[in-house]
Amino acid sequence: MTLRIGVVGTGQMGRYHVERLAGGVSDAEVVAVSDVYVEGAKQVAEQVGARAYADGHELVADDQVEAVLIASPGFTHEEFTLACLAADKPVLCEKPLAPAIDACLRVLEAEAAKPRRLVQVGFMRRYDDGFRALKAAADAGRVGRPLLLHCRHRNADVPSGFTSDMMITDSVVHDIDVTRWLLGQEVLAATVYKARRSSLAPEGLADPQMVLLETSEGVLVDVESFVNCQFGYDIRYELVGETGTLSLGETAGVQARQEGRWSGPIPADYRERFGDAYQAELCEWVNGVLRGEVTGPSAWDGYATTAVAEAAVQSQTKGDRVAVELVDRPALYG
Ligand code: ISE
Repeated sequence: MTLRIGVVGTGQMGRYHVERLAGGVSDAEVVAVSDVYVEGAKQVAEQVGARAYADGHELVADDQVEAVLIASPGFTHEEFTLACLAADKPVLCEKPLAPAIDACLRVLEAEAAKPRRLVQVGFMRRYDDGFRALKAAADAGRVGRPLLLHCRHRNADVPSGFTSDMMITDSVVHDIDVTRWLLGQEVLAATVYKARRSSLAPEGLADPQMVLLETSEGVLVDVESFVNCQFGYDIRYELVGETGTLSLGETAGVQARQEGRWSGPIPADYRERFGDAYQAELCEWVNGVLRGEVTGPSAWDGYATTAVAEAAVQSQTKGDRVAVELVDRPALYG
């Protein structure tokens, strides 16, 4: 059996997903792509033998399209996700589910009225071998009850136009999602501290920042977001429990010891660091949909993460702790 997929958005992430679906995911076929820049959509369509649309809604309505992957800009996610729900088509939506809480709630409401989940949000770290091993060790109680979580999220640099609030909504959202997933707890408050500004950060960007999250069971989580660290893409985690610590640090790759020094590779960016995780995410999504189920990060996860991110963005300007208020979790999300 093959799943016929339509991809909305053929910018950087859309192309990345199309290449992976076409090249490395068995049982998947990209049959349509769309982009407001239709020339770009046509180029991608030609490479994989798909149809090209200028309007994502036409793609969703295409009878040949059985499932949809949304990789268009965040502010369009709500309308396309709602269209997929109206058409009863499973959808993998890149993060964020939507940039605003109200928009996320409209998606939750539409999906909660369905008999089964159709929406998955693209939090790909949950598919990374290292993060999975960290969660398995934490869940097995290897270090007792979790007390603290230290997260480091460093990018070598970011595209021009990247703003201080995007450090939260585009980058730290992953750490918010990992926190909730790893600990199985909601985040109830966020406080952001701006550090001394790196002279290498573009004018106006408050880089680096520290984000302090407080969870429902009192775990304190600190996230360093540093998006102009210069040296590579550096993701590190340390969970501190009552009897020990669990760390996720260096990535796979050969470590060399020679001439009195040791060294190893640092990934250039998130596509290199999380390439395998993106691949696993797509494979598991396709296989799940073919079996008739969607099991990855849910619309509830997308909503809760946006709610925490919004609180953190408010804290950036207020300079204060901001509490997170969540609605009741609909029964569909367990
Ligand atoms: C990017 O959009 C991502 O999703 C990456 O995982 C993250 O590390 C990066 O900071 C974001 O810009």
